[in-house]
Amino acid sequence: MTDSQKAYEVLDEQLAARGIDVGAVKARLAQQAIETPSWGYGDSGTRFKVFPWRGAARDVHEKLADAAYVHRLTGAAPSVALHIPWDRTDDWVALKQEAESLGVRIGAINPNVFQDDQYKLGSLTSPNPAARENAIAHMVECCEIMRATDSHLLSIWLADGTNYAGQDDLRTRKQRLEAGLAETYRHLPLGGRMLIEYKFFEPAFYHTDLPDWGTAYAMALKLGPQAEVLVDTGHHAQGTNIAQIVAFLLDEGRLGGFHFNSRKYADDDLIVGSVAPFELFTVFCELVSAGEMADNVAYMIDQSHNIEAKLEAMIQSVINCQVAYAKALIVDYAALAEAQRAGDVLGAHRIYMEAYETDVRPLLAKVREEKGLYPDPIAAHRAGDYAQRVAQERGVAASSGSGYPSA
Ligand code: RM4
Ligand code: MN
Ligand code: MN
Repeated sequence: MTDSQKAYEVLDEQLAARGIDVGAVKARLAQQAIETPSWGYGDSGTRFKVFPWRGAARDVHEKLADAAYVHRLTGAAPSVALHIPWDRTDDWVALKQEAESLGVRIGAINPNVFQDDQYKLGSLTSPNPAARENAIAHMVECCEIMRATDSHLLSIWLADGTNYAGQDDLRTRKQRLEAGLAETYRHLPLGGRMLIEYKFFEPAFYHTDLPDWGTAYAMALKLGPQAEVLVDTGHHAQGTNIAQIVAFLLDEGRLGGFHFNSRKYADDDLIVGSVAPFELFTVFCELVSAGEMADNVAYMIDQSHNIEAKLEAMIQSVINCQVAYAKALIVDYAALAEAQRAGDVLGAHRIYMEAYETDVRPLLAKVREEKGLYPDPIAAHRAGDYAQRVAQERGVAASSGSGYPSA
């Protein structure tokens, strides 16, 4: 028996003794799916410097190949989000087939209305009617791409906002936002969902038109049942309780999905769970305890690497989502409810902590082995030659296909 197998035997016994149905937990872990972002495979960085990574994907085809590789190693990343126009191609049906032939599928379509000169003062909320019209036209184009690629998600993030008090009228901008989203909503494919992402600042520094979950939620309510809120874990003010936001939106049936990443200060786009793993655990606890209410939530990573090697950073993020989910699955929710009813403050908290402090790595290794995967995807990646191969084939991209500014 290997050390990992021995550790699993011990853990299996401990969990069973706690009354956890280990077979059911393993079945749920085996089903977990996290979408990776195409833009996480190309060069990206900060506004100060983009350090090119040898082997970074240069176009959408290489991004799909990398995403498929991450899925082969983790068994948990079956779809790829696209960013338009970064990933634009002239044959969407062919791209969909290409993804499928690689073993992945196209996930959320992300319109990009923040990199064109015309959007200097905003997109859907711009004071310039032509910019607003073009932004809507781009959203409609993205709905067409959804149809062609069989994607069910239109994932909208706007950079709209102002830098100075008085720069534009806040109420008028709110009305333009509503009108632009409503026009877009009308073009969603049948069964398609609009995910509305919020972020409290950056690139705008005085006000942002979609600053928080409440604004996104209010918009979703006005638009209709196909509109939901997307929570990007990096988009909150310091100290915000993200688990509470998740609980509220789940209970109202308006949690559309996540963009997972980590941040220490602002929107840092670091490896998921690297800064605040306990927060990530509390988010997954809300999802697990909500049961069927969380069935349609879309799990996506939104990461932009600066100094770390891209492929292993993405693999690590998928693993960290698995760890958080595994820990949330082994919370004794029946005992928790009992402690909560009894008003046992510390007792209830300790039930959470018992799960959080459990080392679930042997459990995940077992689940992977049962799926025919390597027990440790990072070790497998480092032992394999994929990174070396793409480094040789692709070299250092002169100008990256990521679309990232200055990359
Ligand atoms: C934004 C936001 C969006 C992402 C862009 C690249 O900060 O998180 O989801 O598409 O960055
Ligand atoms: Mn995001
Ligand atoms: Mn972001």
